[in-house]
Amino acid sequence: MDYYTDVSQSIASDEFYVRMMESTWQCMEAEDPAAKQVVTKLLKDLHGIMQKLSKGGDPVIATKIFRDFDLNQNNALTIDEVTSMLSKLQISVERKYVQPFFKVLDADNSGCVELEEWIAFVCGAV
Ligand SMILES: [Ca+2]
Repeated sequence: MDYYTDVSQSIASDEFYVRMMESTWQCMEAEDPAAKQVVTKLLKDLHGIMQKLSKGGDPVIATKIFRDFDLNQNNALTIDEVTSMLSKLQISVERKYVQPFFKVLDADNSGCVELEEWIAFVCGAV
């Protein structure tokens, strides 16, 4: 991978995070002041595990992980699939925080985490 490819990828994922964080935090903080902290920790924990599993964010491995958790194979992770992912990874989370966490991953608010959103999360920086 050359230098320019590297830079453009990190810029793209930064923008992705800024965008998805902004859209999520506002409504969440109003409802539950602790939520932002909990969800941030959750994102970091999952990101750390996924970075390890994907050997530092290899998109090929990240895609394989996505397929493993996409139980109904519709190329998107539902909130149920993400919930079962968390429990398989033994990440404990109160049920009420799964929704805001999921919403951060679901950057375009489609109701599912598509492969590109997953790759942006696993291979980007948190
Ligand atoms: Ca989505």
